[in-house]
Amino acid sequence: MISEKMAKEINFQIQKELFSEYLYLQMVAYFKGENLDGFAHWMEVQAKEEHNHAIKFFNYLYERNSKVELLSIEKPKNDFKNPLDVFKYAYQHELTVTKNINDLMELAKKENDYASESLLKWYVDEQVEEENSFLKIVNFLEKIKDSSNALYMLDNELSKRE
Ligand code: OFO
Repeated sequence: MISEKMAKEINFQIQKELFSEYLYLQMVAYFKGENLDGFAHWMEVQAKEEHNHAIKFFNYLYERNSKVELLSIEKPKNDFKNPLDVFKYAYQHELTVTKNINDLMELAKKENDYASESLLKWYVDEQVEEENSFLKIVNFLEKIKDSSNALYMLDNELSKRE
């Protein structure tokens, strides 16, 4: 049986994962508006991953004989200036998510909740991967500055994400 506190915190995390999906969808909209279809595709795959993160927590609560209460999702930022601005914002967002996951892990450890710890380990690893993939794109965009050729090359590269 999962503690009430842990169930409540995981329920909050479902909201946060769904907010990530929502935020990244808004970024898809930005890239589509800029005719950067490769960037849009990459971010759409990311939005779907966030959805899956939410569902993984959702199903876990039922596996532990608890329940989900969906919370409201705030309107995401939508006034991005350029692709670098988008990716910097997304990277910062991922750092916040990492902190959220680490806080959950700390709670699981404190409660000797080994099952939640095991689940959260998956998210800890996932955050390492996600921080890294966002940061690589931030670094690349910082290097290419105003080169539209390099931007279109990156757009082509990002269109290949599966
Ligand atoms: Fe981006 O990892 Fe979930 O939120």
